[in-house]
Amino acid sequence: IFGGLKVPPGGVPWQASVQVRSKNSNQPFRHICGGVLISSCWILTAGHCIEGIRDMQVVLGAQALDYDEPTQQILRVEDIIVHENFRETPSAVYNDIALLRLSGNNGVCATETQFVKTACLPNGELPDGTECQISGWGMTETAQFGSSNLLRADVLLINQEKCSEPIVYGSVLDNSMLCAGYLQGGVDSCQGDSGGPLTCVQNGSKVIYGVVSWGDECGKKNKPGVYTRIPQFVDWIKSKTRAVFP
Ligand code: 4AZ
Repeated sequence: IFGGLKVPPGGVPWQASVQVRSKNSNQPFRHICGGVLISSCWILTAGHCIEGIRDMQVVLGAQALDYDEPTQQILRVEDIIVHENFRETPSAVYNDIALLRLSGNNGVCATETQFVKTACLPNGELPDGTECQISGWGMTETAQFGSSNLLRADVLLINQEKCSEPIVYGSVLDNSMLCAGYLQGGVDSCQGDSGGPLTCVQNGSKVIYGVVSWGDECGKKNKPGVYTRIPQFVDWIKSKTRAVFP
């Protein structure tokens, strides 16, 4: 996150760290992407996060990734579902969404606490200019390999036509994507934040409106972050999870 602030414990309780097995024995798993807890057994993340990866775990309730915290819950990933129309080209990533099913018993995987809670799915679109929040352990202005503390920042939803102007992203955007941030630059998501949440308030509750997907570098003028447009995928999410969302 560029232009972010440290998140206090429990500040983003649906934030997940998606991790893969590494060869380093001191730290058997390493963070590759963010994720979002949407029900006890399901994590929403980006499709590009899990290309060719098998051995994964998810950490919930974490603030610092460099040591174990009493608030954290570690869960194994039992199943990975990448969107059937996920597609990566040199200029954009389309339908960049995936679901991770966590291991558990009788439909109980993550346990709800002050530090671990689900985010709601959105109900339709929000207006341009809505203030939303992004978070993650990705790169910052000064931390090239990511931040060990969870950071967050406020960003604005950017009009799709504006974001499709030639000086911004041109014609590569489609309706599986949305832009958020500031055209003047500075505040943005970055590498390592991918798959993590962009949440906004809708009808008085925080909803998962976007998932960090791609962008032309980070924090650059006229190059805002591009997010998977979650309102377009609510039916897909419901059909794959067969969960009952309130
Ligand atoms: C990346 O490389 C990436 N500024 C993620 C988000 C953004 C740029 C790059 C958005 O994963």
